[in-house]
Amino acid sequence: MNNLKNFNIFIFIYNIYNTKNIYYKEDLFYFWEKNMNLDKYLSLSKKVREEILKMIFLAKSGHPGGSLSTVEIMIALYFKYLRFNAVDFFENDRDRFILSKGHVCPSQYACLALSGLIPMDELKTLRKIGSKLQGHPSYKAKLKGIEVSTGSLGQGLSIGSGMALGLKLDKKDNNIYVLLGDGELQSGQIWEAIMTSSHYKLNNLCAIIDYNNLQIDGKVSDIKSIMPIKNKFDSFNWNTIEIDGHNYAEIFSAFDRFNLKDTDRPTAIIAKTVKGKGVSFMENNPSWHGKAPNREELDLALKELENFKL
Ligand SMILES: Cc1ncc(C[n+]2csc(CCOP(=O)(O)OP(=O)(O)O)c2C)c(N)n1
Ligand SMILES: [Mg+2]
Repeated sequence: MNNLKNFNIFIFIYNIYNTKNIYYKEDLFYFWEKNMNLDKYLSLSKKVREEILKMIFLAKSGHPGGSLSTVEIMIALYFKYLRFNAVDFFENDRDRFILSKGHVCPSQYACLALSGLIPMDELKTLRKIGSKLQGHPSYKAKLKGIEVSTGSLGQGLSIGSGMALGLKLDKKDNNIYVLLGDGELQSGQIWEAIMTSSHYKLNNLCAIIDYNNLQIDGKVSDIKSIMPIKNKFDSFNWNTIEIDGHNYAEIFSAFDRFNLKDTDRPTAIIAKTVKGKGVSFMENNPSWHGKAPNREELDLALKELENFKL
């Protein structure tokens, strides 16, 4: 019994030591290995994809397609742009990230784990009864990194807009990032939030559109087109940037541009992506919107990812 207790104390201290080691302290915030090189980002791209697939396989349900299309955006946020203190997450000033398209939370959970905000082991509990890692992000679970419950599409930008306004009124310089789906943009509430955000000159708000042209059961352009999406954001007085959502250089340059705050407009990053990116039989295939791979499909996907390149 005593041995077990000593072992637990050892693990506890070891975890604290390791957590401290991977963060870089600057002012109030911690960063995960500042200035990572491109190879490191690429290996994270592969690792996050593996974790997404394993998690959904173990849960026997989930959304692989849309999760895989967000990987590079999510990594750029968690490993470069989001400012937070990993130890006292909720007690400190921090940037906020809202996953408005909550069904792709496996991508976020993998980044939370790899950036030290939750234990890696917890990923195994996706969608299990009582788990903090519900099938859609749950605020009640009090996870570091989940600012609001999402999953009911169309609400995230309104919440982000309110948070951005609140921070401005408090004279704080923290940023709000909201990740939206392109199909999600069909919701009317989004357009109210777009109008409100430019009215209040929320240049601390950045919306990222995962523009993969697929929604639950077909092409966004066939079901209800959102085009011309850049003109729409422009005409609502947003600072609009179009990028390849799998190209780190373009993602970084868009987030750098947002962080310049050289305009009083909110920023929209329209990120062209591929649903299912990285697994050939899932790419651009709507049948992988919300289904788990079986053992054979998982093995095939993981084998393919061994040679993953962007
Ligand atoms: C209000 C609401 N209606 C319907 C759904 C069911 N639903 C889940 S995902 C999805 C498609 C979303 O498409 P998109 O925003 O393009 O995200 P992607 O599938 O590309 O990840 C729908 C309709 C939902 N979650 N919320
Ligand atoms: Mg989509």
